[in-house]
Amino acid sequence: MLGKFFKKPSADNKRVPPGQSLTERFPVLTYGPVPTLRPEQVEIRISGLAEPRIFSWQDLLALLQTTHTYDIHCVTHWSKLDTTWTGISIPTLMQHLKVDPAATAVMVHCYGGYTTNLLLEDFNRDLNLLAHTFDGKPLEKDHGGPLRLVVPHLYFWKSAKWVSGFEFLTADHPGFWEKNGYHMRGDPFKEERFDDD
Ligand SMILES: Nc1nc2c(c(=O)[nH]1)N[C@H]1C(S)=C(S)[C@@H](COP(=O)(O)O)O[C@H]1N2
Ligand SMILES: [Mo]
Repeated sequence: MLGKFFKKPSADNKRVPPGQSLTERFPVLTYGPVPTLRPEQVEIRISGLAEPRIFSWQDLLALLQTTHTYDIHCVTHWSKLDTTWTGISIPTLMQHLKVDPAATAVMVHCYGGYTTNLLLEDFNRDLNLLAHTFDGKPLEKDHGGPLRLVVPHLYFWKSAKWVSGFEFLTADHPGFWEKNGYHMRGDPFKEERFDDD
């Protein structure tokens, strides 16, 4: 894994979780098909324990837009520092939803069929973005463009690309990788990589 593109962090770098190496590149990790979507085709569908609703691309751009710079950590052992994303923060989106108080978890759905699960408290965080812009430029298709989720405090498989909807649930159910052995939560600082960790 370590080579020209990966650097071992210095031991005192508290920003880098255990078992991770730094990369300045931006690797692409996709399982399955890469959907091709024009921005105007993107809809975000709210389902489950919430008032059903569909946000169009225009609806989303009309909401408050937020930019954050932070680090991302992939379970395949790479981390990338200071990535800059712009989009709609999840708490901003939540202000426009009527979610049943019985909801405790969210299933994230994507164009192409990928899913991933989050506890509501991990979903509704200030730093989480529904992002359309990376480093000031429209998000590339391979990285989830036109629209992806970014959840920086958990391993990057939770940051679903080509998001199509959020389903609110009474209990946490495994998404795609979680059914295939990945940890239900995936905190990189606790090295929650796999189910038996
Ligand atoms: N829809 C979808 N989202 C996805 C994936 C995927 O296969 N499909 N892969 C996940 C994984 S395992 C990682 S590490 C990151 C990779 O994002 P990147 O390709 O922009 O680096 O996207 C996550 N989101
Ligand atoms: Mo990943």
